[in-house]
Amino acid sequence: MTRRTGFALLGSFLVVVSAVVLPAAVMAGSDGAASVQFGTADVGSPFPVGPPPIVAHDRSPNAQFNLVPRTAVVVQDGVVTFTIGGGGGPADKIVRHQVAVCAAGVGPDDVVIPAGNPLLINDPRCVTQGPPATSGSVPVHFTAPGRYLVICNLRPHFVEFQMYGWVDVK
Ligand SMILES: [Cu+2]
Repeated sequence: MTRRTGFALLGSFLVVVSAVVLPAAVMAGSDGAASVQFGTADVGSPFPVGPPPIVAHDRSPNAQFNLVPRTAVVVQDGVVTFTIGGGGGPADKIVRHQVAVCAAGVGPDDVVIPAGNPLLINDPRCVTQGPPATSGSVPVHFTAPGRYLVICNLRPHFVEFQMYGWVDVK
């Protein structure tokens, strides 16, 4: 092998390496943050059920009490921002939600539902992020890789409408 072919080979090697490595680095950067709609108040259309401003919605609760997307992906040390409810008519503004992030390994069937009829679940393994709220942004910092269950801490939303999703931390 001449010195010239050696340089040529080294050059093509570097081109291949940067083509493989650089896009991966760019992708990692773009996954440092993700957004999740926590409760979708705008689905369906409102109709009056009483004197103004009382209105109801014809939507399915299964569509309203939902996380979109159901699974968010971030890199380690990434931040997922959950946006609670927000849109819709006056009736939507009274629906509260509360983000709770469960420890890695806790699945939907593992969440301990308290006996009786309490409003909140409060499983200590699913740590609440701020108080129940009708709107607002809830940023959560994920420091360790894993798959995390994120639930709405309001018992009826989780138990009756499966209001939960996932965060995958790579
Ligand atoms: Cu909820």
